[in-house]
Amino acid sequence: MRIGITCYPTYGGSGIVATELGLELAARGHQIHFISYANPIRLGGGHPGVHYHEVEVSTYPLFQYPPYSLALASRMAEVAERHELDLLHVHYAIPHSVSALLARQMLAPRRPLPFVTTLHGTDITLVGADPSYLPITRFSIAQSDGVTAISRYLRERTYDVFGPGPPIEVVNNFVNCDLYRPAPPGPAAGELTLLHISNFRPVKRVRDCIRILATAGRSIRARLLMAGDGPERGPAEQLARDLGVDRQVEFLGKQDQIHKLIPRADVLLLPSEMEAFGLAALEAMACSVPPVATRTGGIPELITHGTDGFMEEIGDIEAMAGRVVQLARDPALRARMAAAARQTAESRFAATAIIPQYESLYARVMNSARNAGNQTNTAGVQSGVQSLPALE
Ligand code: GMT
Repeated sequence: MRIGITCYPTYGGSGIVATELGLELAARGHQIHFISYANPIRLGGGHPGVHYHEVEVSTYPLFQYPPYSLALASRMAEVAERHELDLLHVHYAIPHSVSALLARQMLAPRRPLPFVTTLHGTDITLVGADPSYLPITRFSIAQSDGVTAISRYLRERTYDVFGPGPPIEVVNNFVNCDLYRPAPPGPAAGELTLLHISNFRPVKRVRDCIRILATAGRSIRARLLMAGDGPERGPAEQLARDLGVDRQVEFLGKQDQIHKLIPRADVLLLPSEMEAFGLAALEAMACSVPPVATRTGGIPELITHGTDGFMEEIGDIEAMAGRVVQLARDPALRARMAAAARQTAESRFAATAIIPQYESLYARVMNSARNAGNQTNTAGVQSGVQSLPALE
């Protein structure tokens, strides 16, 4: 298949999922065309079957807000026509599904260009529920030829926020278990290494990681690696100084070789206010690094409390620090949990199991679009949409 993928390229889990999906699909023989304003951060170069088309947004004095969504729609239509794309797959509803809808309209009735929208979390729970975006988000989701959500939780939230709508398939986040692997066994370290990975937005409760370290640090020797960057980094650095643990915390900034970093840790901290799924926890579990997370959103669909990780209530620092101490003091428990975490990643969320779910959806969406096109042609019905002249 020839598939156009659009995502936020530089920031957040949805872009990571979209990028890894594109790479996995290309490895399975599909032609993948990323259409975005920047090269996706984990893409790298030199992957056969992977192409990148930059969206350029011109600015004019008249434009207080340069219209990225329109530039994206134009580029989608152009790339789809030139490279004969079978469909578009957009990640994060706003504004990508609106642009895809426009691109589909622009090419109709000359060629079908169905699109699939994948909902990732804040596009529904925060942005989509904002009154200024809600109507258009609901409309573009309803107009999608296929809709997926990354957890059952997010599917239900979408219906709560937008009311009854199109069927939403749950296709979970996935991990490449060949790339994300446990570290080879080494000598036991004298301290526990905690790791946090995020985009440091308020929803991640990054400062809770510092508090967990400070609390656990009263009972055990521990250090904390903080990977990523965003608005909460400065306040977290300040808190580490205020609590006197700044020498035990290392702020690493944005990391693009996260699969090499994770196996250096013993425990992943994910104290988020909300996670539609919790990709960072899954990546850690694939590396046999058990997560200590909050019981929120889709996380209970990933972690089995006490078996392959721990979940505590949002903001319960004592409880999360307690779990860290428990893991530090009980190496046998840690080893059991590490093995169970890897087992969960391999058996339920491996890319090899999840990617075919997307392929199957693509095939169904393409068939429906083709059949709808044939019926329209047979009936001689003319679309009211004015299509573009074909590109040379
Ligand atoms: O919160 C982030 O890390 C960014 C956000 C995004 O949309 O880019 O991530 C969401 O999508 C990830 C991949 O599907 C999920 O694993 C995260 O749980 C989800 N984040 C939230 O719901 C807060």
